[in-house]
Amino acid sequence: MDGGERIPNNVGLGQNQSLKRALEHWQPHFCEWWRQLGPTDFFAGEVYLRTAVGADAKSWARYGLVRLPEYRWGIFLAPGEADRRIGFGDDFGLPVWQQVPGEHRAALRRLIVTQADTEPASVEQQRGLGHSCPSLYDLRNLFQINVEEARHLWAMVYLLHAHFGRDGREEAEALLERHSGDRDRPRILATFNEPIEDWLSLFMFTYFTDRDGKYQLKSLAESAFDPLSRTARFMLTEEGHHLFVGDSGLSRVVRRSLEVMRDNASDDPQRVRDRGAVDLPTFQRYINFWFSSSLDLFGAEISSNAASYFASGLKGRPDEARYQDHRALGEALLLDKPDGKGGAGKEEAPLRNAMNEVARRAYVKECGVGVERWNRLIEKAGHEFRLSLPSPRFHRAIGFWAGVFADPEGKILSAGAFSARRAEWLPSAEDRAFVKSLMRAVVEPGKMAGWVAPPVHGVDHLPLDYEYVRL
Ligand code: BYC
Ligand code: FE
Ligand code: FE
Repeated sequence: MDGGERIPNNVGLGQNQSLKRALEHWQPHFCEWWRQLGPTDFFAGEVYLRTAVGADAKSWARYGLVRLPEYRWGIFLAPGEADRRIGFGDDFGLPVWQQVPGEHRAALRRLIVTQADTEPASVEQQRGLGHSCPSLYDLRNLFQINVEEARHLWAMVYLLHAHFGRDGREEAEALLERHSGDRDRPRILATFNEPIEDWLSLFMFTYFTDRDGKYQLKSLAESAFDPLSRTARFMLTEEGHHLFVGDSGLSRVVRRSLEVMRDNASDDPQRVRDRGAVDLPTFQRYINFWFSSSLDLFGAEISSNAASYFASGLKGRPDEARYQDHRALGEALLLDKPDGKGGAGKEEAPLRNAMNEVARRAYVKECGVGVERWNRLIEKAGHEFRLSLPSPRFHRAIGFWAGVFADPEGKILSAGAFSARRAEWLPSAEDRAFVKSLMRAVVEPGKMAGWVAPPVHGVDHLPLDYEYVRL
């Protein structure tokens, strides 16, 4: 580990002068981007943050007060495995690659650029939220996520610079030129162009969209291109906190709503709103929006891209080790598909072509875990209302169901019938305005906004009233 370097790393940057120069050339452009599109309005304060200074158990999470402009982003790969072998596809069992094979260069670059693009996008999406934080504890978590997503950008830019020559350097620049929601140069994947202007959306995003990140990184962690696998494995250790923010954040919103319902002796949504909490039907509409958008991030159900990524060893299934047949030949997956006559039918696809769907189904299952937990809270509080994940047919923009209108149960509707009931199922302008009206900054240590319950624990064994951000 050369920690004294301008760019902390465990990739031997000190021994590779041309790579070091290339990254040091990109660094000021990154800093410029962070100053313009990061959480700029909070640059004067100090934040209690964890920083990775190495990749081992001791040094991946060093805590301390840091100013956001002075955060030190490092390049860290998880330790290499001796004699690692390709775990799936046509080359199953052969040694993994330390360099990019020429024939896979374009495809790998595309995967890495797509992954990379989401990281700064999320920072851009979240940049205004500091002004309406529910507590200093939450504000600190937001900044922790922002610095780590920015580090994930560094992780991908390292791969581009180290392995893709001039093309890679150009892609690294372009990553700072596309921006979330930009009309002319938007981010690549649609979810990363959606505005995140309230903390309910942030918690939904970190629950549903960061979880897509987890599943995509698990697939990339299987890659035959070993540097990509190792960097994805290290990113996954950081991802745990982002998912925790989403999961615990949404649980706290539900808990607070139930408290208000109990104190009012009423589950009337309007009365919950009048008392300054999020009513459960609104919460459900936010789930519907962010879940359906995040489902699109897995790509189409049938994808020749996915088949060739799998065949050539570039991108595997999440947790590939749990399958028997790592070549995935001769198997098929039954897919749900519109029949083109206003109904639904089935199509059987060769498994390799359906790898996006394999990952999506595993993801959907995991998304359901939190929903069940929230429903147990609601049930224990004595209410009939139940939250649910909408059908994968609902509100899709990618794959078979793009352009089909279906209700959250998956019943196919006409465009007119859908739009007549849209406000029941998706956040309306009025819902968004209401949720935004709850968002007022609370910055006194230990105090919490009225729409969200306090967390169970502080950060890093510190008390809840610790001053996590010194503004
Ligand atoms: N929006 O064969 P298909 C994260 C495009 S999140 C717009 O179905 P493929 C994070 C697709 O590019 C994880 N376009 O797609 C989370 C293709 O375009 P072209 C990010 C979309 O290639 C929170 C066409 O539609 N990582 O880390 O099988 C905070 C249809 O092609 C979308 C990755 O995504 C969409 N939603 O699969 C911070 C991993 N979906 O070629 C960070 C790398 C698809 O026709 N990427 N398209 O122009 C991939 O593995 C694949 O690119 C995808 C798509 C899974 C995304
Ligand atoms: Fe990330
Ligand atoms: Fe993340």
